[in-house]
Amino acid sequence: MGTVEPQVASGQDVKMASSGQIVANAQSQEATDGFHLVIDALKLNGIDTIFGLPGIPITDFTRMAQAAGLRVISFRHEQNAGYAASIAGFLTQKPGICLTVSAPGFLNGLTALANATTNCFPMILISGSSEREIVDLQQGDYEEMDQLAIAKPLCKAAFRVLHAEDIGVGIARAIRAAVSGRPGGVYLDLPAKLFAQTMDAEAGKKSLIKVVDPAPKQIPGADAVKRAVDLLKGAKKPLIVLGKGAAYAQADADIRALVEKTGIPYLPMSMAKGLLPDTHEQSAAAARSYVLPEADVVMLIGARLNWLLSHGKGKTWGGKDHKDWGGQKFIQVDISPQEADSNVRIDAPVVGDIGSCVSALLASIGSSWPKPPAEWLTAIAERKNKNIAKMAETLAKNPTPMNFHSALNVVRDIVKANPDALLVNEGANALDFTRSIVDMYQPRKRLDVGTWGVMGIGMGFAVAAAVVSKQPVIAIEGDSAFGFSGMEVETLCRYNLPVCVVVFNNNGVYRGTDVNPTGGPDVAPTVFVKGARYDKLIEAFGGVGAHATTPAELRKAMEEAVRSRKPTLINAVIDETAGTESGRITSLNPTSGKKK
Ligand code: OXT
Ligand code: ADP
Ligand code: MG
Repeated sequence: MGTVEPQVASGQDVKMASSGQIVANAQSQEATDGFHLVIDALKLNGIDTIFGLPGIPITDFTRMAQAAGLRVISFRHEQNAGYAASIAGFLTQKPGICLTVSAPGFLNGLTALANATTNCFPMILISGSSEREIVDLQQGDYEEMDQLAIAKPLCKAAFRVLHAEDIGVGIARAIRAAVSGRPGGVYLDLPAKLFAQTMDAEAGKKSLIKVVDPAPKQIPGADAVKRAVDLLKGAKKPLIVLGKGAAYAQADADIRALVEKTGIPYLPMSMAKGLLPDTHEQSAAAARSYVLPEADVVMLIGARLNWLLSHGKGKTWGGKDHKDWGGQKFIQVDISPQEADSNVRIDAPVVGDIGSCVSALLASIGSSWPKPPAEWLTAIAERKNKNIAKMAETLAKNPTPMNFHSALNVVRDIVKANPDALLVNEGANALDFTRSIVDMYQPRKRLDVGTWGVMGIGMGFAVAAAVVSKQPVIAIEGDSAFGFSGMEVETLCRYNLPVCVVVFNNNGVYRGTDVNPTGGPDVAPTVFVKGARYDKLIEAFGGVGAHATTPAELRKAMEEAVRSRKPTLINAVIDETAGTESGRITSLNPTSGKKK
């Protein structure tokens, strides 16, 4: 239990010493304060790391947290600290903690909090705030803002603690809200005055809560499981879609058993890659555009029918038009009872935590489940092998200048040789090509832009991935994507993290070839400084910089980075004509309705 020096607790017998100092009498109790109570409450609940950025009113808090044995990872911008916290939450099932100052710091962290909520990552944004009385009367306090009100619509829950004796409850509520049910982001508002409040240390200790069973199991109903299994049994062309909820659930062995015992082909969503090795014979990833419209029964496990799955309808699913249902029956395994029917009818919702649901499904299918019809499996294998062969052909080419494929052929080998490494990935072409070219071999190793397709997660994710896993991290970054969090290379160097950042430098957003149609001096909005040397950036902080214009140079630099575990940034020069607008999601760009 942390205690504080001034021993003037309420109700205590206080007298003036001859020196004029206030002294407590001999039998006075120890006191604690808001700073220490927050730290103690976090520690009591097994939280060992804080990602944040110091300043008024939380500077001393960061010092005291470090002194108390918490790992405090300081960032250069709160958004990156927030992304770090959120992905730490995804990797550990414990809420990742992001700590910020008031108003602007809070707002900087808020994007990451909203992103965590959208992606179902458990995270708590703790922000210091200004004086309530002044904020509420809008009298112009230092960094005045009604943070609680602003955070509320963007997160799963938001709380404010005004009294030291309520800190235990506040932290407990925040933890439960973040990890129970569908995980998400929680905001905890701690006004500056709270930190300095003192109370009796013993009473303070008793006020803290060690949360029991923060993410209780949710067992699916037997009827729901039977309904799902019956539907699956009648399928001629069944398909399993694994989403990042399945990766989060850490039910890896049971998920693999379910897939293998049923023999059903599966499609991993981006962050579910590696849940089973991508080289698994039942993976239908390389036949995506064939299996989605063809399947008759689809079992979604921890995946939503949002835009990434074309809302479960339209041409992707064999529908006649963009809003037409393709005729599939859906089983949806999800912890949220409200998720089913969000886009199309779900014929068999199985509501519960994935661990419990998958084990119930496994028990129900028993040991003599018939494999799906051979025609279905053969048809998928044909498409898949054709696509893989085509890909292999492209990957074997060695064009000058290097393009996404020839560079990613190297990354693919390095990841294969280092399956423990985590892969962080953002960009448009840099994202989409990496997803389909680089196979993953273990669960929760691929971390990317997720549900929002958000740029800027790169360095925050990389820092947290290295801190949490202690494994090497490889970050494949579009040059635009990298720019959103690039200053955190200093953070990589400061903490000496084993992160190898590869910037796919094609001189711009999507491509580097756009021109200003007016012929004026400004370059086109998507174009950057040509031939930029991102590798020089990390050298400024003592990291290793490398410049790679060929696959051989890239391979050498990556191998050395993984071997040495030194923070490294490789500027990989990519053909500026190679990408497409928005990568694989070109069709989402609105086109002008105006006739030319
Ligand atoms: O079946 P078919 O034939 O279709 O083939 C598929 C698979 O079967 C096959 N495949 C394989 N073949 C062979 N072997 C193997 N192993 C294999 N595996 C798969 O490959 C194809 C493709 O497979 P995939 O990818 O699974 O299928 P598909 O159809 O693409 O899947 C659909 C989706 C939607 C699920 C998928 O495309 C997806 O997950 N997409 C995510 C897209 C996304 O989120 N993009 C990021 C956002 S783009 C844009 O918004 C950007 N911005 C704006 C911006 C953002 N985002 N954020 C903020 C805060 N501000 C602004 C910006 C600024 S991107 C961007 C920067 C871009 O510039 P950069 O420099 O960073 O990047 P570069 O583009 O590199 O320059
Ligand atoms: P993807 O983008 O990979 O398709 P989504 O983020 O859309 O994945 O979906 C994840 C789903 O997983 C969410 O609907 C969420 O409610 C669910 N989920 C998250 N954790 C669990 C869990 N432990 N048990 C069951 N469902 C979960
Ligand atoms: Mg680019």
